[in-house]
Amino acid sequence: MTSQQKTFYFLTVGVQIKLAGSGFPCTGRVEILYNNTWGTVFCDDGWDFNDAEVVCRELGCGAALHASNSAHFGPGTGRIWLSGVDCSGSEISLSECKHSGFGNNNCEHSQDAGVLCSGEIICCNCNMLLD
Ligand SMILES: [Ca+2]
Repeated sequence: MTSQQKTFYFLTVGVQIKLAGSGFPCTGRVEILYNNTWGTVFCDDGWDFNDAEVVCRELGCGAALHASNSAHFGPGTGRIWLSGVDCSGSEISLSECKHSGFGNNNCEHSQDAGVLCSGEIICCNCNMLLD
């Protein structure tokens, strides 16, 4: 998948994700752009390796190595968009996974979820993910 196709896909779906708090594009706290707002992240309720696999795949960051919770990469700010994320692990995008509904949770930022990906960069322009 080229970067242009990836961008188009993001625009089509209307949901974009990034990893924050580590200084590296393929590791960090998961943040999501929804309704034009970079809310955070994912309550770690049900956050597991299958979910991390999908995030790493969507970002072109290779295989998942670890799904972190309890704000391992520091707490985010703003809205908490997702909780109860339930990916099978084979989805192309996190937006295809089941979850508890956008903004529908009682989570705290101290529970923000993160991922550690292998960082085998498949996409050709991961600098844009550094934000
Ligand atoms: Ca899950």
